[in-house]
Amino acid sequence: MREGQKIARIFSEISSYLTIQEVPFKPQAYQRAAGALEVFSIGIRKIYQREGRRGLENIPGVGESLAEKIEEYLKTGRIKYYEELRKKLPVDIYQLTQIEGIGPKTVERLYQSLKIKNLADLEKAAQEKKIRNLPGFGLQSEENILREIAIFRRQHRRFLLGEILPLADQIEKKLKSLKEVQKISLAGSIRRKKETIGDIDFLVASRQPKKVMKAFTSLPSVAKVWGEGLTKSSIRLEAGFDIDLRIVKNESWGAALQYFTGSKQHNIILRQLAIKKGLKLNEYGVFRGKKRLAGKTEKEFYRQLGLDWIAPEIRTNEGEIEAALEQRLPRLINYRDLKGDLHTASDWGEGKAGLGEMARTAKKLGYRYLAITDRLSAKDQSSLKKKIRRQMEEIDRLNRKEKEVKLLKGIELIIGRNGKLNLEDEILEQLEVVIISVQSFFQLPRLEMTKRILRALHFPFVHLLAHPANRILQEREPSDLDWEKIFTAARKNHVLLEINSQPARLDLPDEIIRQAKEKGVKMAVCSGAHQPQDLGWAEFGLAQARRGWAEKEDILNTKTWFQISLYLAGNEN
Ligand code: DGT
Ligand code: CA
Ligand code: CA
Repeated sequence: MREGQKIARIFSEISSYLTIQEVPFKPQAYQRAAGALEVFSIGIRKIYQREGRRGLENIPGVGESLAEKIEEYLKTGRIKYYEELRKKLPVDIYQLTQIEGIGPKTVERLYQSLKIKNLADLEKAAQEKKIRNLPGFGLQSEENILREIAIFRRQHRRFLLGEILPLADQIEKKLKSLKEVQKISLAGSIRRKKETIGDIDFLVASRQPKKVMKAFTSLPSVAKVWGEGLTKSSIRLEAGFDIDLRIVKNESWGAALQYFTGSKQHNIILRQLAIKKGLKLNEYGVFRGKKRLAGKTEKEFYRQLGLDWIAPEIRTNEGEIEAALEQRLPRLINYRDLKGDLHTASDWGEGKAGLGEMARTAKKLGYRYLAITDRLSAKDQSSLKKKIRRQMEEIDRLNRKEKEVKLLKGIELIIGRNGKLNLEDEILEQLEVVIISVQSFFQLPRLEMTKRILRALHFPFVHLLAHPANRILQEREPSDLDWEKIFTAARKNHVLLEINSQPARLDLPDEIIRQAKEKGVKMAVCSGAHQPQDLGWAEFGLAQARRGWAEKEDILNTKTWFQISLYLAGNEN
């Protein structure tokens, strides 16, 4: 979440707390400011750095006292006033009030009577039939609560991009083969390649929508049809996720694609921009009065607003619109730019396939090099060294046979709790790609965690820090790190930061990629594959890199191994 959004959420919670206390006017004021911060495009911190408190006060709905709170957050990472309110009623008020029919006052009553703090508590209490006996509630409200929780869950269930994109591609192929389909594209978050996806959106251009809709709702894997019409239909697949299909005429293809790709925040700002220019925007085109100025392609749609075309991955309202206005959009790394992979495992370690098989698949992907970085284990240091030597010999043997893909000798070392690495320099200096990663104690306090990583980064012969934030999507929060310090150390020691492509990792997070790039830190997009078919995960890592505004120069495995090795050895290139 962006800082602006984080503050927006806190303000919205404060508004709920003040509603409970029946304070007049203030709840609305906080809510209004939250709404403005939610769609605020330029980083809130940037505004503050540039214009100070005055800049904050210029945000719609933000007066003196709220600006003060934003300032406090930017300086200290917290808002004391909010923490005081929360101490009195320590519940996830934001989540609970998202349930239809549950307002701030109900939240308070549920906490006072049943100690309900979050959605899970609420669901449990309703299932255990505890709600119906509360004064002011009844059997009906208990049933409503369960139903609304189910609806909320269905609407908020999210899937990993990596698990959903291959299926979406298959369905796209099927629909594309219909002769009535003139054009088809993914839209929504899956076109923007977000890390997690709520539902799949497709857009089709066709003159015979009826036939296309019929084919869509009778796909073999359909479990349920939520609705079928001539412009929009929605289905649930047996695999558990939903697909929306919208059909438009060819002449408004570009406008519709733009509209249904979102993000919502991006579209809101575009509409404001259009209004300033006396134009009107909708899914049919860009209009001046009744005259359509653009609609057929996205490019001309953006052009009419005075903007360069913006890649879907960065349509997030985080500065891309300003950049497009000033013709300084990044030249994002391309999906075909990688020359090799620097992080993979074989059956020497925890992988499932032999070295030869991994190399063959790498060759099919057009790679020129592939680092094998097993986490090797052995009963003692001397047998470990022997094993490493044997693997190096095997790699030499394979490299003599296969000239197009070079296997690189690597290893993955675990960073100890204190930042130590456990292998002697004498063997490390013979390895070409030494990866380090955290595998335990992910949530140490910021200071300790940062010190630990810094210590590991300073060891000689270290080349790449794998999945630096240690997060697992929907499961584990990123480690708390002082990224500025990590960036400095990575640059100084010529260590690459990995963008790990594993669908549940996508680590570095996008906002960290963007900061790293600004600091001149070099990164590498790697699969972390444990079997040949997972080398293709790199596509998701590339999407992640693009969402972090990374360009080709920022990602070192777009270069030859010779160029990379120069950098790792301490030469700038
Ligand atoms: P998701 O499905 O939760 O991962 O996220 P999206 O972005 O795919 O959201 P979705 O499927 O509800 O809608 C697809 C796109 O359609 C969305 O990115 C922008 C556009 N859109 C849908 N409804 C609205 C709306 O009410 N206002 C605006 N401005 N755009 C909308
Ligand atoms: Ca969607
Ligand atoms: Ca949708």
